[in-house]
Amino acid sequence: MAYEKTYVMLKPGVLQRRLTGVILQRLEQKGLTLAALKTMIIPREVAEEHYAEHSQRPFFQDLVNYTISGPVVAMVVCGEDAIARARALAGPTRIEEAPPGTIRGDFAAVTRKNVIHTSDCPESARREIALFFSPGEILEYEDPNADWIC
Ligand code: FUP
Repeated sequence: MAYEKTYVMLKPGVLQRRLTGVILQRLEQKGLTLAALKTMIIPREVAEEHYAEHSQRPFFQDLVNYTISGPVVAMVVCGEDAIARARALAGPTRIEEAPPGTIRGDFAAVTRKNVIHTSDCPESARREIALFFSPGEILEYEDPNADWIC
């Protein structure tokens, strides 16, 4: 296992549906730690950069329009295997494959609005964290309860 930081984003609609708390609770209950958290409305050019790998896909403009359509909850989450753990909690990208018990399986009805983003590898995590947070916004602290989790 490796100690990792990952970028997690609750997409537009989550705040409005009052789902922020229950989704954060799932991340915390699995032992992940919040190192940074903020609400923001993402500028179009930042959303385009975030999803640049999809720029040639037919759904790109719809994806960007959805991403900037309302406030998101952006966060840096850390812990042992944080990248894989956060993705397991989120569930598969395609909503028809997302089983109940995953965040997407429980709270999303269509792939385009699949409620949560989590980085897919260490390189993406570094890139995405740097895109949304300055180093001074990311807290490093000792967790005296860590032995109860890891
Ligand atoms: P993920 O890493 O699970 O967020 O998935 P991707 O990076 O492959 O996709 C990013 C976003 O593009 C998804 F969250 C939803 C959107 N998408 C579609 O709208 N249609 C698709 O066929 C695939 C992805």
